[in-house]
Amino acid sequence: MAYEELESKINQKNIAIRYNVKLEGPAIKPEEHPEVIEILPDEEPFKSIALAILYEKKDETLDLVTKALDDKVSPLDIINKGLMAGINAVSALYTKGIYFLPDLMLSGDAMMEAVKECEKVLGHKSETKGTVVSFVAEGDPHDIGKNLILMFLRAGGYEAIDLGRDVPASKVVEAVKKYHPVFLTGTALMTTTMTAFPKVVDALKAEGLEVPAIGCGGGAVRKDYVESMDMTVYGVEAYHTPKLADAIVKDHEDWRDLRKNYSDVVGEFVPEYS
Ligand code: B12
Repeated sequence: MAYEELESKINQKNIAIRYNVKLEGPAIKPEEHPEVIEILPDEEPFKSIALAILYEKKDETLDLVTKALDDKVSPLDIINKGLMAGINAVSALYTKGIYFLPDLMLSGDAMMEAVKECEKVLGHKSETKGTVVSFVAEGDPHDIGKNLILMFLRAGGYEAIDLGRDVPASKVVEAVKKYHPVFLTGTALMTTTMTAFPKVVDALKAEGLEVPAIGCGGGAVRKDYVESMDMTVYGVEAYHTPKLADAIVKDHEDWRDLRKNYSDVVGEFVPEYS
């Protein structure tokens, strides 16, 4: 009997039970996963942009983002509603063991390239309101959030010094001595690297240095953890950064004020601060 003929007579379920194989149901597309459905936007062009990130297609992401920018869609919306939704969907599938590290790398790379296109439109303001220093915690390679922060700061009229990723506390101290920043931002995405924040605070104190505030954020970080130290304020969205810096420069607010006034300063309801 030909295999095709035999296959149609086989009850797959019985074979699976015989070999103790768990039946998982039919294969579904990434965008059909219940958690991804919750994350993906319905509105275009954000939906297509998020899907291009989910499918790790750099060229398609770039084409869609360039077209959206040509159509005068706000770069902020492209980042927050499209690119971020895509990377959050990738993250959901990675957490479930459906996507793997190479998927994170490809989607992360597509997102970074697309952010560069948005940066071209947001541009750099010529006047400088002050200097801000940004770093990614020691041991942490995740720099997409930090790069967004740099972009928003430069577009908002700040000189933004990029210390890069995997930055030891000693380098942050050196930069504070050299640049006297009005604001310092730190990003950590791993539970193992967020402990860099208290190290930075202690290293600054040990040298008798102070900054008006250290904005600490990143996927792994929670507000109560950040508020367990001095000098820090929990940062929620990268685009909040220039508004926090403005409050420091214009209204002379410091970390204590920012913790109290965060929602007012960024001009929107922020659930973490309600
Ligand atoms: C892309 C990605 C990668 C890419 C990073 C590429 C790059 N250049 O950054 C690559 C492939 C390199 C990578 C590697 C790894 N990753 Co990874 N990665 C991710 C992923 C999917 C997205 C991260 C991201 O860019 N998010 C988007 C950016 C914009 O978010 P963000 O930085 O948090 O910033 C936002 C806010 O936090 C805020 N913000 C941040 N800082 C600040 C500061 C201020 C002042 C303000 C106002 C706001 C603010 O602004 C942004 C929003 O607007 C996350 C999943 C997740 N849920 O985060 C996992 C994730 C972070 N990775 C994880 C892991 C485990 C790893 C690896 C260790 C995997 C491995 N087994 O090897 C390696 C690291 C290896 C190493 N060298 O140590 C885990 C961390 C788990 C944990 N809790 O510790 C996560 C959470 C995935 C998971 N669910 O398990 N990863």
